[in-house]
Formats: sequence, C-alpha cells, structure tokens
Amino acid sequence: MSNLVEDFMDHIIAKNPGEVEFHQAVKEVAESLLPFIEANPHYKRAKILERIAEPDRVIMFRVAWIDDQGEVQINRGYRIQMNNAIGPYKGGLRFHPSVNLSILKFLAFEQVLKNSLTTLPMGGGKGGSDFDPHAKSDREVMSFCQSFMTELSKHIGADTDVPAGDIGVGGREIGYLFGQYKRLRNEFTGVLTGKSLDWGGSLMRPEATGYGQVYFAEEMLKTRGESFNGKIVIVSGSGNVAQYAAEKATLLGGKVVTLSDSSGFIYDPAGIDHDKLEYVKWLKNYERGRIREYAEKYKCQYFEGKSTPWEIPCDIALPSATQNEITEADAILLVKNGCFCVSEGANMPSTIEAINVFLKSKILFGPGKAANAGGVATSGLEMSQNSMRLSWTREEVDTRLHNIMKNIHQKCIEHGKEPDGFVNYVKGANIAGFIKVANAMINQGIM
Ligand code: NDP
Ligand code: 2IT
Repeated sequence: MSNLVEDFMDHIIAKNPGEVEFHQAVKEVAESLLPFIEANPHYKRAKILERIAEPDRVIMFRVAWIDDQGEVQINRGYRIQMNNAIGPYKGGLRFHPSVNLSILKFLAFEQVLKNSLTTLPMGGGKGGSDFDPHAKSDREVMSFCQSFMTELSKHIGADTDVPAGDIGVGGREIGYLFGQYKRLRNEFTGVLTGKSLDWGGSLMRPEATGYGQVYFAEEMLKTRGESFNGKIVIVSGSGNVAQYAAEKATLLGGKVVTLSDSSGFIYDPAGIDHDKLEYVKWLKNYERGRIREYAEKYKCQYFEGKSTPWEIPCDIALPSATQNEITEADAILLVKNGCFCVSEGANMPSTIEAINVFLKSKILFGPGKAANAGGVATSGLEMSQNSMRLSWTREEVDTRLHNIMKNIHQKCIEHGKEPDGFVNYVKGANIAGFIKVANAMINQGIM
C-alpha cells in the first residue's frame, strides 16, 4: 500500500473505529483515486475525498413492533444520508440480521459513486435494519415496516431522499413502507422506488439489476470478441438480482449452472432453463422456500452449508448475493478453472485481495458500482415517470437501461484503460463516478 493510501486510511480508521466493511470500501476507492487526485490538485485542496467519506448525516432509531405471539420486539433502524451534491439521496434499504453502521456506511459510500455513474441526478444514501424477514408472517413484516417508516418518514421525501429495496426488502416490504408513508403524510408521491406496477412502479425495475449486470458483462466480453453464447455461467444468490441475472444470461445463450442461498448451493449441469427459473421465482418470491428444494425437484447436486459456488468450473461468474462472498482463495480457484469474466451484481462481493487476483490475471472484472448500477438507474427512471405522472413501456425502459449500461462501460474504458490496453474497470469506475460529484461539490462551496 502506498504512503498516500496508508495516511488517508489511518485517518478513516481513527474516525470510524471497528467499521471494517466501511474501511474496505473506502480503501478500494482510495487506491485508485488518490493518484488521480494528486494529479488534479484542485480536488486535493478542496478535500473532496475526505468530505465524501464523511456522511452528511446518520440517522439511527429504535423500531419497536409486536410479533404474532404478542411479544414486543425491538430492532434498530438506520438511514445514512451520504452525499446529495448531484441529487436527492438515493439508495436501498437492507433488512438482514447482519446490518450495522459499518455495512450501511460502506453501501452508502459505494452508492454515491455508483449513482453518479448512471448519469442521472441522484445523490447517495442507504438504510435498513437488523430485522430478519425470514420466517416472519406477512403481518409481522407489516407491523415492522409500519413502525420503521413512522420514524423514517420524518427524514425522507421525493425531493429529499428516496429509498428502495436491497437484501430482504422486495415488493412486499416496499408496499407496506409506502402505505405507511402515505398514511402519515397524506401524500401520494414517488418517495420510494421498486413500487408495484399498479401504483407507480416502473416496468423492468425488478429485472433491472440482474439484466444490467449481464449487459455490462456483455460489453466487457465484446472488447475481447466474446459473448455469452455457449458459455458456462455460475451465479451466487437466488434473490432478486440472481434471478434476473440468470434469466438474461440464459436469454443471451449462456448456460447457468448454479444458484445459492445462505444455506447452500445447487449445481445443475443441464442448465437452469426458463421453466426451472420460473420455479425458482415462485419458490423464492412466493413460497419463501430454500434453494435446496430445487435440487430435490430437479434431482441435481446440492452442497449443504456452502453458500458460494466458486469451486464449479465456469467461463463467467456473476456474484449476486452479498459482500465479501469471493475471497482471495476463491478468486485464485475461479481463474485457475478458466473463469475469464466476473460481473458483480452484489455490492462489494469480492474482497480487496480477490480483486487484486482478478486484476493481476487481467481477466474481465466489472466492479459492483459499475456492473450493478442498472438497478438504481431504473429507480431513477421510475422517479422520472412519477414526476411526469406517466409510465413508459417495457421496451422504452429496457432501451434506456441498456444504453445507460453501455455508457457506464464506455466511461470505465475512458478512465481505466492502461498503456498495455488492459481495462482496469475498478479504476475507471472510481474515477468516472468521482469527477461529477467532486465538480458539483466544488461548485456548491465548502459544506
Ligand atoms: P435478496 O434479498 O432478493 O436476495 C439475496 C440473496 O443472497 C438470497 O439468496 C440470500 O440468501 C443471499 N444472501 C444474503 N445474505 C447472505 C449471506 N450473508 N450469505 C450467503 N447468502 C446470502 O437481495 P438482492 O438480490 O436484492 O441483493 C443481492 C445483492 O445485490 C446485495 O449485495 C445487494 O446489495 C445487491 N444489489 C441489489 C440491488 C437491487 O436492486 N435489489 C441493486 C444493486 C445491488 P438467504 O435468503 O438464505 O438469506
Ligand atoms: O445497491 C443498490 O444500488 C440498490 N440496492 C438499489 C438502490 C435503488 O435506489 O434502487
């Protein structure tokens, strides 16, 4: 690590003790940005990176609710409003027992640069709770969401901060959250995205992150004269992002052979085709079952206790579950087994050591803040449709999404191409995302 990065990180670590995921996200960005900032001293003088790494504000609150046994439950709620230099705070809500300040600050920090990359006017934020929606009844989820929104509603708004889904927050949760906001404020506005199509949602928002992740991979593959056609693809996760990454990869001619959840992964060498994927959607989105049931139904291998499929040989890997799911050893194994393209649907799924393996091997590596930006980009399109009080067709939204992903890819090349022709997409995404936010902050004065 260079002295520049070391000095910067000493300050971040001292100010944010114990927040290891936040340190990791900032360090990854600092490694590519600090040399760029040295070469552009107006950013250094204005201490832009130091200011981006300090949230505008952190809101933390108690969420009390009553479970089906009549017992009072207490969770903790958060909203990190990280940076609004280029638009209202925007970013998802995560409901998962692992949620803490460090995880949400890393996600909010990533979101600032990601949202800038989309070209749409959105600042960065993230929120959530340590509430675990697994094995809860719909009534319990509703009770929790109503209590959570009762406090959150004081801090958000269509022109202030627009939350959406993330892990554990899908259509059901967004519905309950929206209902409570509307009841408290007596206004029907685009305060959340990921809404149902019947009441203000955008076509293609459910598909957008996974489709965008595959569009980004497709662009990377084109730079080497390659495509998805005939390739073996492994996917981790089986939630929103994984389902639609698998769907689009299959539509483009790839053969998707794995999916996972936190209990294990399935390996189906015959390929997870359209009908099997429809079953997965039903199993995960309505039955709220486990991926093990896929293996029982389709008689394929299930690896109990292994939540990541990286040992399965593949051409393309689409990590789509959670942070730090690809370790250095996983990365070495992936490359050794012939994987030459990784497109991150999850946020920060690769550790810094894993990223270094991919970069050293010069494989195609699309970091989350570029490759998974299609989700929030389509949230931005949902906001535009809400403001105009109209809705675009599926084709129109898909075309815009596709163009945004191509554009992000192009910007990564512009800022990430190295003298030998290799594209460092990590560096490209960090610099391209940073410039717009940095210029806006300079224009708007010291704050
Ligand atoms: P979902 O809740 O729909 O699905 C999450 C999936 O990942 C589930 O299969 C879940 O398994 C698995 N998973 C979650 N946590 C862990 C863990 N700690 N270990 C192993 N498996 C885990 O979430 P999404 O699909 O929306 O999100 C997946 C990733 O994509 C996240 O990193 C999210 O931040 C990122 N992302 C999401 C966007 C969106 O629009 N939804 C946009 C951009 C990025 P189980 O059910 O067993 O917990
Ligand atoms: O990480 C992400 O970009 C998301 N969870 C989506 C955020 C959004 O506002 O749509």
